[in-house]
Amino acid sequence: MFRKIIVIATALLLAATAAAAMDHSGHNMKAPEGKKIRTVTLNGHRLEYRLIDMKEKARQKGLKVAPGMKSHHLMLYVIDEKSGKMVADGRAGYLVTAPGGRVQKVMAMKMNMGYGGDIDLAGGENRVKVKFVAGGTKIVDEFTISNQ
Ligand SMILES: [Cu+2]
Repeated sequence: MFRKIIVIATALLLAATAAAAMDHSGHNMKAPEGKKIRTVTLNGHRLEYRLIDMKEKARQKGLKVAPGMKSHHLMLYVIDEKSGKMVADGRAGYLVTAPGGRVQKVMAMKMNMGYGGDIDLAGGENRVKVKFVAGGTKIVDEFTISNQ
């Protein structure tokens, strides 16, 4: 009996954690939001990136900037050029290198047919390397985001 309770409690905790994780950015993912910062076609797939300034968003909504909150949220949408459909069953990861050399590794989460992850952008040119994998498709994209 006791064991069963622990199992249920663990399951509930996991569910709660998953729900919190999905809500990490606090933005409504139903409509693509943020600024479109890049579109590129690689390996038969169109990659579209959108960047959300989290602090600006918090200000607009009159919300407090939570301590430790990342400065930006980077969304990636992948469209198969042949079918014209979104590829929503892949995995995406970001490697962000700040001008000072600090490296952040972020595993993007699936959200709204795309992939999203919170990143800290330092002032200046931040290098971003994106790896995307879906089935037999592997894509590596590299670009810079300038944060003035
Ligand atoms: Cu997102």
